[in-house]
Amino acid sequence: MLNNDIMKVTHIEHIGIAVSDLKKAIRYYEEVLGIDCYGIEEVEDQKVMTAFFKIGETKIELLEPTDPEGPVGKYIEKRGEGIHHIALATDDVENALREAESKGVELIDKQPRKGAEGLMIGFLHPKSTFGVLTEFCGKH
Ligand code: CMX
Repeated sequence: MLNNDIMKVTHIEHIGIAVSDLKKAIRYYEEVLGIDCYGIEEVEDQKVMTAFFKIGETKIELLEPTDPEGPVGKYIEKRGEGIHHIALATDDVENALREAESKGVELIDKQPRKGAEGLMIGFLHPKSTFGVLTEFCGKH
């Protein structure tokens, strides 16, 4: 049941998709779906090269591993390409992490860290979230 004290998740900020070949995947989004890639950025900390597309309020974030031992490299090795995570927009990532933890959710990130596009991010473990790697994402 919902109550008014819980964090505000405003929308799906992005859907992260693991791909082996960023260039080929970008071509599909642009030439088949007609959605322009508006930014390409390496996130060294996460060992990925990212490409962003906007659809309404939600983005698609393509993730190509830059290191096979990074989270996305390991994911593709084990499970193949596909939806890797869902990012939920929240005003305050740190508060959202604290609140999830207080309600028994296992955190991957104890503290927010810097992700792509200058946003703060923090991940919840898929074992605690019904198999969906979940990210909080926001300005703070
Ligand atoms: N979605 C759902 N389940 C996943 C998953 C994913 N993306 N990645 C791994 N899992 C599952 C595995 O299948 C495995 O389950 P089983 O034990 O049943 O086999 C379990 O989680 C443990 O996985 P693992 O392969 O042993 O991998 P690790 O424990 O080394 O890492 C995870 C898993 C989620 C903790 C790690 O990938 C992580 O810390 N992710 C957060 C950071 C991240 O994903 N960064 C990339 C995106 C960055 C960005 O958006 O900028």
